[in-house]
Amino acid sequence: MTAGIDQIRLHRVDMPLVRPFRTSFGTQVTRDILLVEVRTTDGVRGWGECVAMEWPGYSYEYVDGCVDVLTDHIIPKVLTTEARDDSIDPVTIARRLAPVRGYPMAKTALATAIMDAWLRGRGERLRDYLGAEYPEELRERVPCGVSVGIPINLSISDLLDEVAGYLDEGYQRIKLKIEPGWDVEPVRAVRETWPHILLQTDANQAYSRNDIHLLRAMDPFELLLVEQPLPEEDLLGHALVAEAISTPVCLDESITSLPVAQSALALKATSIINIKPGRIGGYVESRDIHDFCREKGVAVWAGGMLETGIGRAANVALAALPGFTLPGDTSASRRYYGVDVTAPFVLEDGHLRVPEGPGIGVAPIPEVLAELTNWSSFIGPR
Ligand code: OSB
Ligand code: MG
Repeated sequence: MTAGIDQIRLHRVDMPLVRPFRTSFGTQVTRDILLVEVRTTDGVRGWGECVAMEWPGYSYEYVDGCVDVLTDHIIPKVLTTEARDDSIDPVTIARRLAPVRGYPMAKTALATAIMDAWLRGRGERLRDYLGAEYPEELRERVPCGVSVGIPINLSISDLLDEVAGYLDEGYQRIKLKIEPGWDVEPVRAVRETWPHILLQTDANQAYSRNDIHLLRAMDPFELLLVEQPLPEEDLLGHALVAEAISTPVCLDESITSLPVAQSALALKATSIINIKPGRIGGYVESRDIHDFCREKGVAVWAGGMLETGIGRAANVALAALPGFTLPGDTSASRRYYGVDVTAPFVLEDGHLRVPEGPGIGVAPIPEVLAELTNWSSFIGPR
């Protein structure tokens, strides 16, 4: 008899960022994070992180909305009498959550917490579960890049200082956030200072089909890719951009499922894919996009959403799969937070190590969690 779900607890934690993170959609100064804790009937705990932001600037999801939809619609799907007697393997849980449309970040947080508990019960690492079809190709360390925000004061010299610091720490790739008015000049400055680094940009949807000349102006800087120049829905527009510029286009926000990834690739709207489980609706679904891309020879890399150690642990496990051939936005804890909720992730020679324990391999440090938590809610059987 497999264990069922006994209790679920939501924890809302306030995490001050080490520096404000400005993108084309706004500035984050602290991260308002929702963690989901699951306890099984055997007393095994699992953890998941909701990557939604405080306001709907990256996508339509936001933390208050996630709390509501989790509490009223998503969590009840796994706490019915029937669900409590059934298996809690990831495929069964995904089937239970499917009737709720949308809200991939809320669903991923719960599904990951349940998957973590289920894997811990089996003594299996998330990395090994996701990569079960190609065990000898899984990695123990993943190469890391860093996402550099737009300086609050729009100072190029501050940008160069920040990039220099990350390169000194060993990051293998630099990603610059761009928007109209903060694009060609900062990219030129970084490229001229470091002619040989791996460099890419991320517009978070800030351009339009009429701005293709602005994007083409960055072609001379030999960028690895430009991430999500146009609005999420505009796959055809991305295909037009991809045709007009020499820098490869990589979609982030647009890629919400495997069928969308397949459509975007078929339309030539993207030639590289940023995989973020919170945006896609889970780690298994993300693995499926990875598998499809790998078979097609399309490079993928692990995106990030300024996660704590909980979300980072799971992202690093995913990034251990062999198709993640480009460095991810999986930076060390200290790039984001003075104090992480888990033992800190530390950069070693430009890599992060995949945690060794079962499940996601990490858990919050109780005293740190207690200190940072500003709200929590308990949801028992219905
Ligand atoms: O578009 O990749 C993005 C952070 C928050 C929301 C969206 C994005 C980002 C990042 C940072 O670029 C990635 C990270 O280091 O976690
Ligand atoms: Mg992005």
